[in-house]
Amino acid sequence: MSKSIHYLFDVDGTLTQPREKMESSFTMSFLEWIEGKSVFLVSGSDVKKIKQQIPHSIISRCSGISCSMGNELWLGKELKYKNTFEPPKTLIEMLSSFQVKTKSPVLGKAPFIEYRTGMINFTTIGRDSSNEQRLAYYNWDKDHKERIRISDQIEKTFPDLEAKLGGQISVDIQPKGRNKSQVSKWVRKNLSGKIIFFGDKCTPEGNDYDIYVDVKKNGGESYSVKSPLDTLKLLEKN
Ligand code: M1P
Repeated sequence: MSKSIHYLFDVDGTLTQPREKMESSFTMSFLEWIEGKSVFLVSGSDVKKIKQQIPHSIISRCSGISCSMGNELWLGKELKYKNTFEPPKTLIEMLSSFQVKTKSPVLGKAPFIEYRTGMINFTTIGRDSSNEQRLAYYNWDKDHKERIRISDQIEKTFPDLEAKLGGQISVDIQPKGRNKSQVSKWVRKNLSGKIIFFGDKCTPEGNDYDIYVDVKKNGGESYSVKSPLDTLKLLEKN
């Protein structure tokens, strides 16, 4: 039993492919590994999406589930905290203008803004985009850096907000500091032991960056992974 280690995992890109269900071979290996361990899921998405992607057999073995960029934390059926965020009208107007002006070669379907606990998620191509459209946008954005430009402009115009690249198509927007590092801070404050974090968006513009840094700075270990397979390989050593 290694209860004094708390393992914190991002979901999309770390335990599953973006927005996909956890693969069955991954589920089997993870179920074996998780036995007797303290595990927290820390996603940018909402609870509904986490439950679509992660099998109940794993969710029921987790010590905690956090969604919406650390703005909601559940320990089993107990809600530990939940933040609120009222986005300024001028921010919504700015996002609408980004959407209208996008040069993206693909366009899915609205909504373009998803209102979540304590944050909003924005995409110029629409949350209702197919996997093909998501991938096409992701590859286009790698070259054209639309999301980085959008994030920079949001942070410049609204110094109290932070905007971080979500998965493949979106930007997560929340009050400064209200990011995934809320979860590592909560675990450190409320549970004793070491923290180990795994995420795939750990560079400064990514939405795992703050938790990655917070864990490392405070005596824990952080791992930047490239895929769920990469995560599994690391777990074999942990
Ligand atoms: O969990 C990672 C991200 O997954 C989605 O990102 P995208 O739609 O861009 O692939 C979003 O739910 C995002 O909020 C989340 O951070």
